[in-house]
Amino acid sequence: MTFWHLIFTTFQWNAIILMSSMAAGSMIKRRLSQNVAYFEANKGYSLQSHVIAFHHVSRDFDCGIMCLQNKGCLSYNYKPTSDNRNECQLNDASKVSCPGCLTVEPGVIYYDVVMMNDCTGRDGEISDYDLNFTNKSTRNYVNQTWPMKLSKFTICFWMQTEDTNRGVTFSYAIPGEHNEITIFRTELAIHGETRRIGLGKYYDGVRHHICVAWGNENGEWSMTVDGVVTINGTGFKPGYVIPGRGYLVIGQDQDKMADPNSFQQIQSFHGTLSGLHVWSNVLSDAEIVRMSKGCNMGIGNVLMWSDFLISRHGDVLVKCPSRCEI
Ligand SMILES: [Ca+2]
Repeated sequence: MTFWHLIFTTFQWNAIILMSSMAAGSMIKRRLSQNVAYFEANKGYSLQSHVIAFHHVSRDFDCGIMCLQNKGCLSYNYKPTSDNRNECQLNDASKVSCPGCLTVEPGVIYYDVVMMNDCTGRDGEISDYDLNFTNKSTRNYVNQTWPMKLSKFTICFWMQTEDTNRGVTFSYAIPGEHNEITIFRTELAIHGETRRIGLGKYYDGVRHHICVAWGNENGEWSMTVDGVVTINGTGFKPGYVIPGRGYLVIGQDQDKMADPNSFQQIQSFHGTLSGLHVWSNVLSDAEIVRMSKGCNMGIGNVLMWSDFLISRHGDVLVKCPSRCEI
């Protein structure tokens, strides 16, 4: 249902626009300042019976600004017209406060307003949030492009799930190998080769800090849960280099690169993820312990958690601030 989003500050009316194209999975990312609002588009819908103001605007973004300037506005309906006097209806309700008011209306875009002020993390980015994968469905995932090739990596994230099935958290695919890096419930895969990690033990409804690390010098690898190394070894793809031109999916297992039709429901992740970062080196045990004992700590140099806000699909909900309670 979500097609694209706008994010901008409420102090500076100059827009900082983040756009996400479902087709391309591309993103323009800018640093954001405080007082951030986030508008999420629901194409082909409008909210009925709660209009408090009506304007003509030249673009949907102006309608968003009208909404922010109107104290009672919680959402808006935007209807493009051919004469550039596009219709902007401000609502004093939202699909959350009035779920029954959301109605299918072709040609109209309903925008939900989400204030993101609670979401700013220690890194100054919008990173203090959880992603809730609300049900077990192949529709729910987050994608991101992978910026660089790697001879080492560390991937860390917080996970809370009671999924009794094979929910997959992390799936990085490249042309010709869909298990380039996959964190399965039972195994870690690197370029199609696997090692047993037994992550399923931690699908126990409790929030856990998970890190997997690998380096190609001796093929050394490890998994650390809540700051304790639970399994490690060597000889895992020594000498191998992970290419950087692939496609990352969070919350599903890719059986074909960048193809949502290749997702299997039994492998869709149901639960909460947050603080996912990727580094291009093997972090020290001390650093991993430190991250496992704090909230919103550590910033990946390959990918950081704020990178995952925008390109959400299906019913993946943003909850701010993160429920980290350490
Ligand atoms: Ca699969």
